Amino acid sequence: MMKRIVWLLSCLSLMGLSACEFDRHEQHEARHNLSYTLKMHHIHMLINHALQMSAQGADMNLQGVDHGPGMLMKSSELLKRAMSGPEMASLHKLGNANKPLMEMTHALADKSTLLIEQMKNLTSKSENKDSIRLLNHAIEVAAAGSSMIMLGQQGMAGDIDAVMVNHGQAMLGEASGLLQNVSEESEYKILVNQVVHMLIGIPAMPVRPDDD
Ligand SMILES: [Cu+2]
Repeated sequence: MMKRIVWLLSCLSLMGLSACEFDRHEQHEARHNLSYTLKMHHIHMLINHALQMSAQGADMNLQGVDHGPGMLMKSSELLKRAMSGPEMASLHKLGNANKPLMEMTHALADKSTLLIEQMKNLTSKSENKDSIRLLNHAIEVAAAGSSMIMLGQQGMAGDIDAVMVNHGQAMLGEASGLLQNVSEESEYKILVNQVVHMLIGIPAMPVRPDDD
């Protein structure tokens, strides 16, 4: 305690010169904490993009377009890169492994992986193609909406941020409405439903300077 007071006093005495060490320390702490949620949201945007790519690939598979399998392969790779790269390893090393946002991210990535594996099995001969198309569209809408909300939440663009957040929320509403239009209870629908609901839940944990 005494040490801290002495240090603070010496800090204060230096304040006329430049930024005090204490302030710098606080700023550093804030940056460290901000970077956790910010990095997590950027990882989410990569997952969202992998989902958007995969939904397009799945549709191509249904139409028998040759490009489908390649897109699905690339979405798997992107998902794996986002989740298993050195950036994620370092977030874990810094003690973020058991935080709610981290746990939700891994749950989302696991479900997304299962869904993309199912998408790879789709062909022009698959059953219930109309329902599957609607489900793929729901994934695409939810992923785009979720990314738009997270980008708006970062508060980088003044008054337009609210427009982004509002439109993103409308898209998430649209996606859950689409799910209700699909009556078949397939494994595919269950997975899509789980992924869409996680995408709705994630922006509810916005970037915060004091996240823990
Ligand atoms: Cu992690």
